Amino acid sequence: MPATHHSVCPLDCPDRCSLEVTTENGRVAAITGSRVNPLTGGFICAKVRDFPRRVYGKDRLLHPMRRAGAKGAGRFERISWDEAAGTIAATFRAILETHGGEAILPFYYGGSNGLLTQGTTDERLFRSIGASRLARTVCAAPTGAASDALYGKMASVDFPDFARARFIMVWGANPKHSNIHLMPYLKAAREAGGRVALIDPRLTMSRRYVDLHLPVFPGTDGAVALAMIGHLERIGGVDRAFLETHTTGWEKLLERARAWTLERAAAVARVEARDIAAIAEAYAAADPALLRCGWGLERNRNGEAAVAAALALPAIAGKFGKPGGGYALTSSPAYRVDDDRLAGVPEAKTRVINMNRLGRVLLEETTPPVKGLFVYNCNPLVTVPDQNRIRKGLLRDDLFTVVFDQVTTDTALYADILLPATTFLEHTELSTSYGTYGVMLGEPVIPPLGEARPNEEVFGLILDRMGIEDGGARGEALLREALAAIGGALKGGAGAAAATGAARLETLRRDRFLPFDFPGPLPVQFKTAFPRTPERKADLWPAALGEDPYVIRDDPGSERYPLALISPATDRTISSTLGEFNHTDVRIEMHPRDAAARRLADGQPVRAHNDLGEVRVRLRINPEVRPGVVFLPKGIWNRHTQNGSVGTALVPDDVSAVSGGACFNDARVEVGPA
Ligand SMILES: Nc1nc2c(c(=O)[nH]1)N[C@H]1C(S)=C(S)[C@@H](COP(=O)(O)OP(=O)(O)OC[C@H]3O[C@@H](n4cnc5c(=O)[nH]c(N)nc54)[C@H](O)[C@@H]3O)O[C@H]1N2
Ligand SMILES: Nc1nc2c(c(=O)[nH]1)N[C@H]1C(S)=C(S)[C@@H](COP(=O)(O)OP(=O)(O)OC[C@H]3O[C@@H](n4cnc5c(=O)[nH]c(N)nc54)[C@H](O)[C@@H]3O)O[C@H]1N2
Ligand code: SF4
Ligand SMILES: [Mo]
Repeated sequence: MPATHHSVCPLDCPDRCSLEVTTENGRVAAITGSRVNPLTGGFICAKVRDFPRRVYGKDRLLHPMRRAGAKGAGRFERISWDEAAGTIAATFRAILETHGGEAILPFYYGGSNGLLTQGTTDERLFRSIGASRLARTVCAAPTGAASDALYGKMASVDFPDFARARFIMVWGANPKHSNIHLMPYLKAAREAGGRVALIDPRLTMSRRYVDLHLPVFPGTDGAVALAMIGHLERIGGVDRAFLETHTTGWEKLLERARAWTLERAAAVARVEARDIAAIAEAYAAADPALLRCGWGLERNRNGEAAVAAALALPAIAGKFGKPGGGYALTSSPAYRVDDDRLAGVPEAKTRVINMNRLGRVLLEETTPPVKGLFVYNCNPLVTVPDQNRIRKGLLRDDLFTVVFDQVTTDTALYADILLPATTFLEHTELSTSYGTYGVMLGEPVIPPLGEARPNEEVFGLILDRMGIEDGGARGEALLREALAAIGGALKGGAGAAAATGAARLETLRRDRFLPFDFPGPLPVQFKTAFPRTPERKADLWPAALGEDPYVIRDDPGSERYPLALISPATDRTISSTLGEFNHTDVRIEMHPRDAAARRLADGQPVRAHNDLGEVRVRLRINPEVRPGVVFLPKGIWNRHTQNGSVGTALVPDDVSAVSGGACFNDARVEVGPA
């Protein structure tokens, strides 16, 4: 008999869909969208409809295993959980004795994880042994640094309010692929007469959605935004009353922006000055006007400056204070999760390692050296910059590597011990969101496959085997603790009731969705949602971004490597997740003019290369990628290219100035026939 169950998509996607899962004879038969999260509206992406292909696929990890061949060869033999945990505990103990805790590096990002599968027993283990700490910088670090510095963790405009905007700037975001539940509201805005500008090196949406397209060269957004601010001042589009009441540092920003004439910014961004002016003018004239800031503009050397300058626009132009005005970036500030409470033990002040420099950290001398690497909730061999350096590091004979995943990822092939994880259909997960507002709970709908186990249990097992008495909550008690660690004003359980999480859990089990209690139905910036700073003011010249927050560094291209390789999200994967089954024909995309200059034909096998590596795939000629830019999908697996290398093989491990963010789109390459 088929049965239906409520669930939640945990993947690293702002939409955080509520799901309806149909099971039959203990197997998942179908996954669709429900309406528990009102923004899901009963539909989901094709990727997650196909999620059973991950659960039951040939790449699924079903048992703990031990390496049985050379590193990276992917030959493993089955062992028991007891043996796996025993080996990890014994090896960690030996490393601790010889080199100290910092010789162990936990490696995770956890974008596709909620409050239970990251930051609980795992964090307790690594804090307890004094392991190196990881700076989680592969994504959102520059955006977070810039938005916190300007607006102090202010909540974002929610999707439905997009429908009210008369003008929307979609800046470095690709909602058609990475935020599909925003699309209906963009469409509604257009149908109500609103206009949309897209600022992106690619034309990612059809002309049905886009009125103005500014195909900026990657890494130049800061210059463009500053030029817009300068132009706003010249055309009388600066809201001085707002600036004086609600901001500081605005005079210095205006002064800086004056130096960025339209012509100067146009030359840097390789666009037309009049097109920058047109967008600024349309923005100034529209009421309400909205900025959708994505993550595409942060992934370069100028990440913080670009995001800061773009986010300053609504303050300069006075676009806050009404529904449909302001900016949308992330909803996460609203949740205010107390990470320390969730971890259960205080953070140890051990050394911090920037995850974007994994290859270097493994290969270069550090004190102490990294001897034990524990990878979970992450697939660094394909998602972290400088693939070849990481590969070389993972091949080190004296490195003990544990990989804990649901499937045999490219990173997993380099493990000494391989551990099988459950998926969200097999374990309990508590999800907040970075796009929508509300907490949801997913509980198992099928038993774990094979011997797969949830993270919380596995790190608990290792804690026990190492004899660490952490005294922290586990199981149902941990779930209550996680709910209590959420600080936002959730309906059905604030104040004393929230303190234990029990009341929230009861409400959540009944209603499946804990919405927020804003002073209105949706947050309105500078009306019901404010910067969490002492005076509730925005700081447009924040010291946290350095002495000069708006420095724009030159393009890293050279005569040998003039093309900018970008590798943003696609509709096939979430980062590299689901890549095991969801890619068939991976191509590198190039503008017809660049292809003609190189005498390359559509479909031809080509080689993209620079001093760091090469990627061999076939070419797709696409006029929607701007000249001078080439595109490879983010999150492809080594098997998808002819030489077993992905886009990150061409990405330098340079990091952004303030937050150490990844510079994926600073890869500069040449492309020629293979
Ligand atoms: N289907 C799907 N959805 C996803 C993901 C996925 O992999 N697949 N990933 C999730 C994750 S982890 C994240 S962080 C978000 C990211 O979601 P987005 O905010 O959409 O970020 P990106 O996909 O990196 O890039 C967005 C756009 O920026 C453009 N771009 C690249 N460089 C620049 C630049 O320098 N300036 C400007 N203006 N534009 C630039 C790219 O062409 C791309 O169209 O999406 C999430 N949603
Ligand atoms: N070329 C290029 N690369 C990029 C980017 C880019 O723009 N260009 N952008 C980057 C971005 S935005 C991001 S966020 C990063 C993300 O990079 P990663 O953090 O590596 O994300 P994924 O590739 O999704 O890998 C997550 C892994 O965790 C596993 N996993 C999921 N849930 C669990 C669980 O409960 N337990 C365990 N043990 N494992 C689990 C999944 O199976 C998957 O293999 O990638 C970055 N990589
Ligand atoms: S990946 Fe995004 S769009 Fe797809 S089901 Fe999950 S939350 Fe929804
Ligand atoms: Mo991300």
